[in-house]
Amino acid sequence: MKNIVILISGRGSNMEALIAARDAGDLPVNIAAVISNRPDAKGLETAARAGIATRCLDHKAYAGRVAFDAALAECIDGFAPDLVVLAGFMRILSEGFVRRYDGRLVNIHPSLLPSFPGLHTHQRALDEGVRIHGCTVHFVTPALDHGPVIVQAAVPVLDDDTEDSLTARVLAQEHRVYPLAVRWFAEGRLRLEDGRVRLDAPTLADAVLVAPRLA
Ligand code: NHR
Ligand code: GAR
Repeated sequence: MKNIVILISGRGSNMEALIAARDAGDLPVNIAAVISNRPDAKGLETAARAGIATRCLDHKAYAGRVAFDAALAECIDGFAPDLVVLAGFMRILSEGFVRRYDGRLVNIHPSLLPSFPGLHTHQRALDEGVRIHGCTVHFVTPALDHGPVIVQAAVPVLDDDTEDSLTARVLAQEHRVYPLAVRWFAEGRLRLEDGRVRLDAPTLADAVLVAPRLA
């Protein structure tokens, strides 16, 4: 069974979705550790309650990004993960760090990339007046939010949406597609090859799972 390490910065609801999928028998992975860059991340308590090893590396205690990333990599490598999963992790990672985990580092981003990279994606989608929004799971590359796309889920933007209502609609889809993408990796069917995403033997079941439920 493959080992994963999950990196968080806050609430950790995507992490919880991964734990729930594992507990339901839908995600054959060993969650070796959950690591946060923020001491006050709620997700650390949730992970500890689930019996998962937790670590916190406060980025403020390091001289800069490269020093923080080196300490983070050392901590991660202590758990020998096959895959590192960014789940609401809010620190930009240096090129050296990203290259070290080439093909073994994934992120979930709350927009349909390449639209709305960066932060505050839901408010920006509302401000643009787009009619379709969503989330993207991608392999992480040094260029922020520009890595090869693994899976996306779309939701409608409704006339009376607020930032909160749209955030909630997208988050529900994040909790469906992230466990699915990690499952593909765990099954050895998903990989990065020459900078392209390869998924072996996608099934109708996979496709149906990705189709969003309309709100
Ligand atoms: N690192 C690299 N090199 N490439 C990516 O694609 C990355 C990454 C690190 C994180 C997640 C990403 C997202 O899904 C992610 C993708 C943080 C910021 C950010 O601006 C932007 C995008 C993402 C994560 N962070 C600020 C910083 O200075 C801090 C913001 C804060 O602490 O609230 O690092 O959106
Ligand atoms: C999620 O919506 C995730 O896509 C987003 O933050 C939220 C984290 O929630 N990630 C980013 O914005 C990365 N910059 P969670 O902690 O409950 O999973």
